[in-house]
Amino acid sequence: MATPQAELTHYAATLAECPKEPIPEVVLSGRSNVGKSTLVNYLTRRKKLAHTSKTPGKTKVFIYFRMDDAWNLVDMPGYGYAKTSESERARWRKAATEYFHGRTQLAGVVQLIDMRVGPTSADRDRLVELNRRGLPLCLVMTKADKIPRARHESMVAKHLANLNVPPTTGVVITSATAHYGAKELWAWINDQLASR
Ligand SMILES: Nc1nc2c(ncn2[C@@H]2O[C@H](COP(=O)(O)OP(=O)(O)O)[C@@H](O)[C@H]2O)c(=O)[nH]1
Ligand SMILES: [Mg+2]
Repeated sequence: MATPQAELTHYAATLAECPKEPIPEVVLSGRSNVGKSTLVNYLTRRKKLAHTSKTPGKTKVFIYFRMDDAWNLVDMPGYGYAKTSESERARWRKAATEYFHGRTQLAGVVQLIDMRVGPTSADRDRLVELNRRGLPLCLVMTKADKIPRARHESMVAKHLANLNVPPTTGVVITSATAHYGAKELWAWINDQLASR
């Protein structure tokens, strides 16, 4: 499958600011620093399309990337950054809830989990939110290059055993630095877009 043409088109702080066009979108959800922006660049084979950072807590808006002029890939604000104030946290939690419940364009959610760290309590809260609406879900285990290959399978099984997700949930292991997982994730994304 060819890599889609990608273009950054829109920033939105709230659901009301999200683009109005009725085309499907797939969102990347996960805590700050888990690797969302890096995944956008890896998936699109572009080095600097999404701004990546060693300093967590930077992305404070929904960032829209138009793919092949047909659908949107959305980089969502990260959560779980320790230095964020409680009021700021509450504001972002509300924006996320509104988005997940109100965004009719949403065709699927890619939930990133740092493979070394495993699911955090903030990840669990996010998954509860997602399951409530019953959105198609794919778990992506990021930074897999930091774990020896021989341990991947058992580690993912351990993470999954600790999570309450529907049996239909997709699971993909990725490394943006060692370049694997994109093909499998594209397959999942394309399935969601095709079944709209
Ligand atoms: N080793 C390794 N590092 C990664 C990978 N993906 C992201 N990172 C690093 O993790 C940090 C945070 O990535 P970023 O994409 O900005 O995270 P975001 O806050 O979720 O958007 C950066 O230093 C990235 O280089 C990966 O697959 N492997
Ligand atoms: Mg980011």
